[in-house]
Amino acid sequence: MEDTSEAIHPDKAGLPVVQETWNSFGHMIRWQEHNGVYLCYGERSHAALIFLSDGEFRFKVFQGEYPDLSTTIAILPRTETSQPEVEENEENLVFTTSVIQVLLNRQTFALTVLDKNGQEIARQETVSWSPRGATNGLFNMQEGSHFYGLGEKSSFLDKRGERYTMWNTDVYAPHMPEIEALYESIPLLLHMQGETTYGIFLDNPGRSDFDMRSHGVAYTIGCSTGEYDIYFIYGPELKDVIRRYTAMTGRISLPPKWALGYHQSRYSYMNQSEVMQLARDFREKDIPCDVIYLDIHYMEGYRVFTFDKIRFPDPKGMISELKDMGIRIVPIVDPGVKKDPKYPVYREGVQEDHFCRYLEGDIYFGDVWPGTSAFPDFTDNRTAEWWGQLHEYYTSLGIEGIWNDMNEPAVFNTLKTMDLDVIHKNNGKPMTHEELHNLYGLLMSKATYEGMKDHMNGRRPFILTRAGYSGIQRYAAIWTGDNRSFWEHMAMAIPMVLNMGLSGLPFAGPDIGGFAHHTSAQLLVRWTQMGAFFPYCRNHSSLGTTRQEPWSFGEQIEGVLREYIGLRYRWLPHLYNLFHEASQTGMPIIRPLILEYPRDPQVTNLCDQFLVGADVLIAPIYRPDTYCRAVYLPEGIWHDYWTGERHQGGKHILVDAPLDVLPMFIRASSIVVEGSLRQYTGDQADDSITFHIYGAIADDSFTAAYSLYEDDGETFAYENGKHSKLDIRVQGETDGLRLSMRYAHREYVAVRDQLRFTLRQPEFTPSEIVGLESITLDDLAEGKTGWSMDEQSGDILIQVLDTEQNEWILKV
Ligand code: MIG
Repeated sequence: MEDTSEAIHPDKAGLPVVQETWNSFGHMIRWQEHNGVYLCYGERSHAALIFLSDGEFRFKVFQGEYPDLSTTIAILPRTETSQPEVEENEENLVFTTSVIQVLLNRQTFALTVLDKNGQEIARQETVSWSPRGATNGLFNMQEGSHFYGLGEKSSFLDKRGERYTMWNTDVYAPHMPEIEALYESIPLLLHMQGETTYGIFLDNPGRSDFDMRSHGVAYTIGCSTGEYDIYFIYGPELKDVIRRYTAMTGRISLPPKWALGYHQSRYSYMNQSEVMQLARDFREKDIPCDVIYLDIHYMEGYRVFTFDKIRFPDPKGMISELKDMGIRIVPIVDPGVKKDPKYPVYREGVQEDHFCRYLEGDIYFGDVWPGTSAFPDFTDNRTAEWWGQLHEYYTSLGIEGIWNDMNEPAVFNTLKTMDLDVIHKNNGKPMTHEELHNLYGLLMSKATYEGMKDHMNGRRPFILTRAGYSGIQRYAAIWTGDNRSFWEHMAMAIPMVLNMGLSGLPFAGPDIGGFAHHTSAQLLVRWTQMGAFFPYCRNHSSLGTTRQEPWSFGEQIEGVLREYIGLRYRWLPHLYNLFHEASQTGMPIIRPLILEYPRDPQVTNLCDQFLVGADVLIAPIYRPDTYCRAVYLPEGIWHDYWTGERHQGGKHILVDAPLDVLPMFIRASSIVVEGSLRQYTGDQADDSITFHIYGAIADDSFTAAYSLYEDDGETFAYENGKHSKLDIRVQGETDGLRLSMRYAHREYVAVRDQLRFTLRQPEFTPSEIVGLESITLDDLAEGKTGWSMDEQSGDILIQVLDTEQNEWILKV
């Protein structure tokens, strides 16, 4: 071969050793305020500060005269900003709000945040950038720093000593402690030190890094491309940060109740008769179930928006027959559209310019299930709208939920995703895929949610997604992708889903039983027990693995699984209440203990047990042949859910857990609600409800309260006031207890005549209840109003009419 000039390619010279210098602002030359934006000009670059509220501000690095202040879709539009007081002294520019003070150093641009007492809460020492476009912020941390958040990440709860990358990635079977990037990217870091917590949200959908490992007394937040655009979010408590962050990026919209039921999936249920048989099996075996998933084999050659005519000859008939049985179908929809000129979706996509292209105009093609495929450019509203409307195909068949997979987007190549230099239209502001990668999944699920909603006559759609970015919680639930049937992966699902909850993603869960590899009877039992209390509850498994439907391991195992899936259904009113709370305040549904007990040093990294809401503690078994475990009970008194036994908290106890027992504890002075057992959420239209009141004592110090939220569970009518709020209050008195109920709002009227209360193991026995007759347990069971004592359990059972408002006095 003849040599060309390539033989003397410049890169062959051996790279000269040139130290790459990172730049920073230099000193502040001047500053000015412009419409509530503080523009601080440095020698080499500038910073813009905007106070969104008294406890939140945005800090953005910019060049030129004025910054581009647009944000990604993660940030909800706001009408109000807050105006701090500003003064200038020798050293600093000082911004003061009612809760924080922010000092921007005029020599170095170092940024210090103080609380009202002048105590330093956060410090961004420097921001620097490389000539190649990466930017890095360096922040102080302390001996006692703990880190949470960061969305869907492996390893333990506390992220101190870890390093993570935000780059939505489909790695097969990736749930390993050292993996740095998973399917979702939530660039929100929560930093707790002593009694203060703050959050930093980096609004950059390209690749970013959070390093709490490599810098000793500092941690860094950096991005490889795009802008360094951070939001400082003050607490002081972890809960305050979550509330503020979710006010900024949005909260879940209430899912349909059926989405909270038990879901069954498999890669794949292959045809119509298999699906129908599966549904009949659930009903015949009395195992509750609301949803069956159709994985990629339902399609014709993996073409989205089609059903294979041979495998599924009558999807509409099948779906309506299933609906009569109380089961919904959720089909998978991937973003890749098969390159096939005879396929209308592809044809239309090309003709109407909906697919991602290179700058030069060629469509980007990647290999996924259907073979060569094109990818819709969801960054263009016009395309998102098109994609959304295509879902009429599904809604017209009676489908109300969609499962988005492969939306990182995953592509079968070495990069594992789309070429980085593909251009996204981005509504007239074109950017490369490299810069926008992490938005792809969010924008797909948003388009899907909106399109489905348009065609569902006021009913709530359910979307499940694998990939996402901050804000995804507004549109979809998240499952954690391809875990394996390993005990370790079950254990890891706890901190993973807990941190997702702290990061604004309350509606999440793993594949119960494990996706890849082969499950076992014990693993399936233990995982289902735990999964019964996870916000998202789906059993899913891969091609060629051991079957893991609930009856796969014989009758004894089936019996335990039936009981725990049933338990989830009895707990649905409580779970639904927590979903409602999440939609209002952003609080997670399952919580690490640190969220409720932030001053307890035992719980900073505790993640083999968790809370459901604030008052229910679950301590799953996550090892084989283990029938006993240590459980940490935080301060207070806790009741064993099964036996009622009281335990003093603030210490560890040893708990027996034979295979049919999930250790559960309820905090004294709390109330949990239970509904009736049912085979699916819409079963028997019976909203009967029992309030279980724990640890009542006849003393002024005792109070317990519960606000029960209810609505039709299916439509958006609640947005127009069609819901109800029932307040229950229990107040101890020296000679008894006062129990009251009152509807604070009642535009939705639940289907029931009575309310039931149980005083679980009260510390006293009432001699009478003023206004209520003492009757027998049999009478109670027949629905008569009155009260009775269950001698066996020591519980007091009360049954009353479900009226607007009432009050009863229990006398010692
Ligand atoms: O890896 O659609 O995570 O839940 O069953 C193959 C087939 C692509 C990955 C998903 C998994 C799903 C599977 N998909």
